[in-house]
Amino acid sequence: MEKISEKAEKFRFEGNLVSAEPYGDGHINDTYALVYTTGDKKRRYILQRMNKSVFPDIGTLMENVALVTDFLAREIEKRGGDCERETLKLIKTKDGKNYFVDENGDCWRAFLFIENTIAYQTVDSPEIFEDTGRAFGVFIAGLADFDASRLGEVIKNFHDTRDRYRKFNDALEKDKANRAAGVAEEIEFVKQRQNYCGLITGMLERGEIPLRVTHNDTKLNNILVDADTKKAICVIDLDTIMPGSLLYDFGDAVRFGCSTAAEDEKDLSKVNFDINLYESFTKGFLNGIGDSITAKEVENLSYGAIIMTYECGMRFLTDYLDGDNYFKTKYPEHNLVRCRTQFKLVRCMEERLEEMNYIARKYTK
Ligand code: ADP
Ligand code: GN1
Ligand code: MG
Repeated sequence: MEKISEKAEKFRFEGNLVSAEPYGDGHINDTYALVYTTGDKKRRYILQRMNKSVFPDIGTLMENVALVTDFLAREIEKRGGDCERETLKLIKTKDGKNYFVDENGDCWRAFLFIENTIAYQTVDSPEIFEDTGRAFGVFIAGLADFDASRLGEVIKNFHDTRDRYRKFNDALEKDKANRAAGVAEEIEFVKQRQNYCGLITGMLERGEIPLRVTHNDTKLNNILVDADTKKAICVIDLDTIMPGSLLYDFGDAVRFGCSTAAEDEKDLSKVNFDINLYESFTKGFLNGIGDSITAKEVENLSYGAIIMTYECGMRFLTDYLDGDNYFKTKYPEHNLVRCRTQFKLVRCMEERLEEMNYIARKYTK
């Protein structure tokens, strides 16, 4: 608390700090919820230490976040919405900067806490998930007018699955943590499906699907749902906003939300792909994105889901082989457990491919 209060002092927060607690379930940044009071008025803020090893260029990242949140706030204002609730609002440092670098070189930033919302860790109801789909669709469609050339590439080749495969192979060859022998089955799983790697990147390169401004990390806990209306109101975690494919955003949301269990469920018999939730999400997403989606993208939505799940499982496996340097882990096998849930989901989706394609067509106007 003492240390956090020192960081908090650097920001334009209103009132007196009464508490600071670790908050949320993100795998990347260290997030704190801070409570401030002025008289009997209470206000909360989010303070985050950004992950420097994941994001080597924090300056570019914060420039992206500031550009996108400003753009979204203007759009929300135009339609008469609430720009302190429907997009993240950065709180500047006392010297007017987007973030603050402390004496250890750690970078801190702050947002208004969006009150009376829920960041779901698993899907609670098909209706809410459908609305989440709509909100992500609206989010991508809304960014169509945003000039992508203004955004820096915060993580190079973030969803280039071919590059992820190269990194996986690298980690396997080095076998730094001496773990490869214990995961032969998972390694085989990745290798057998290498043909997935070039599918989306290939379509982008050949111009068959458009390069868009995408979020790139659309898991359910990166969208806030209003606790009363149960409407998805705000897309958060804008760190990876970059040029990309709509298939990444659709796919990543499905990967996380259509699972019947948590991303780190140890009992694989509980992990299944819920096709009904897939239908709900797809319906909402296609509704939200409207005419912006192309026929080729619709045709490949199911592959977006499979490939993003495959890629994520491969990333967990790579990190496991590498000795757990990237994702936050709570125990030594954590990344392996996560990898296994993803691969189980890939298998389930492969079995339901026809139905997934049918659903995408069904909700296309
Ligand atoms: P990470 O990159 O580590 O996932 P996030 O930016 O997603 O970090 O934040 C982690 C969690 O903190 C989110 O899942 C959400 O629960 C909560 N959170 C983040 N920003 C806000 C906000 N402005 N208001 C309320 N909750 C927030
Ligand atoms: C990370 O930051 P968070 O927890 O929302 C990761 C995503 C992965 C996800 C897996 C910057 O997301 O790419 O899909 O974990 N974010 C980054 O749960 O690597
Ligand atoms: Mg997050």
